[in-house]
Amino acid sequence: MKFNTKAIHGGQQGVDPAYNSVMPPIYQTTTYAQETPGAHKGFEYSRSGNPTRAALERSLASLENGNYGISFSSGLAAIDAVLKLLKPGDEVISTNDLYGGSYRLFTKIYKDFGINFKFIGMENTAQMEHYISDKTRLVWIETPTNPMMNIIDIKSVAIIAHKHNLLLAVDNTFATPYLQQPLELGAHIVMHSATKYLGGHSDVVMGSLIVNDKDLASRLYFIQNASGAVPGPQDCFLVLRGIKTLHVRMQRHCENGNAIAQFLKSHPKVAQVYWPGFKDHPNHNIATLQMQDYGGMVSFTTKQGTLESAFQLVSNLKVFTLAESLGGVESLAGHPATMTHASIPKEEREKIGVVDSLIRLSVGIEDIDDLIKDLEQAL
Ligand code: P1T
Repeated sequence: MKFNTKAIHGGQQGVDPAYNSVMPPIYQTTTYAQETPGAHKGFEYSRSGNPTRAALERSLASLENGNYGISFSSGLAAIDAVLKLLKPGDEVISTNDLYGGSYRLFTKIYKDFGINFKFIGMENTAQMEHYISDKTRLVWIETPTNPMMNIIDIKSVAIIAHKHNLLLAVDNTFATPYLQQPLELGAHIVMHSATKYLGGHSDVVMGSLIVNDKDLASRLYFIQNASGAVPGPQDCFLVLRGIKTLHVRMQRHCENGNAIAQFLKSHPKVAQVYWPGFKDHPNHNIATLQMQDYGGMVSFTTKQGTLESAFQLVSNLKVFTLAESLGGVESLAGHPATMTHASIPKEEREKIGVVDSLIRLSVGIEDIDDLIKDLEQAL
């Protein structure tokens, strides 16, 4: 089955047997009757399993070409489950440019449990090996990164991870499986904030993990059930519904993202535009190899270069909404330094380019003329 068909049918088991409903019902139930103890139809209690969640998890596995999907109540809960695979003393190598909430979870929660993190630039994969020690267990990457749109070569990181027997987890939130499938490139775990493009309509918060290995899946299922950060059935239904149009939405996000990136690059008041589709993006060739297209996320700085100029610009926008999050049908603008990445110390974030004048756009699927006009008037 090809991707566009999988988005609609992947992992689904035909119509629901009860009344032939085409969509799986929202099984809004806590528990399931048992004939005698242990005699049931595969579900006992909705933290451990729920048919609507199972339908979503099969769909996610199918889209990522994985064997198992495991869903959580948020993207951060999914990341949290991966970290629970570790023990005190273990080390994690992570990209230095990543979602501020992931950085906060690593440094403000797991560091206190004795897990150590090394945040490094991974655009040049070769240097990663210098940071591996006999305590390293996990490599955590985002690509494209949030918010600097750096591209990391998943295949070459995977080669290094396999050589040193390390788990490689890829946060695929920005790319989605429509653009990039990390398991195919050698990753062990794919993570999504399903809140974003998978849900696609800014109406749900959820996270997911997709893996191939049976033992890894059962350890993660154990954590999902034992820790209990599971999504509700209605939210699972919403993400499953969102996924059915993922391919169509992503196509338009990419077209509009491209047009906005080109517009900003030629604007006299814009200093720098970060988008992997530019030929002069440092890892443009890798983006072209590992992604189908370049996505709908674009970051940029203004020539004025001040916090005030960035605040003024985002406040002047009328079609773009100033808000946290990304990946919905509507265009959003964000100010990473004070919003999504405020938990990263100023010196740390400025080293990787998250300066006070940086603005991040999640380009939606509105008419491109209206989006460009809106940016033009705001600039
Ligand atoms: O918000 P939540 O569903 O818990 O997902 C966290 C998360 C994980 N990974 C990436 C790459 C993310 O972008 C996010 C959430 N990001 C935002 C809310 C944002 O505006 O960047």
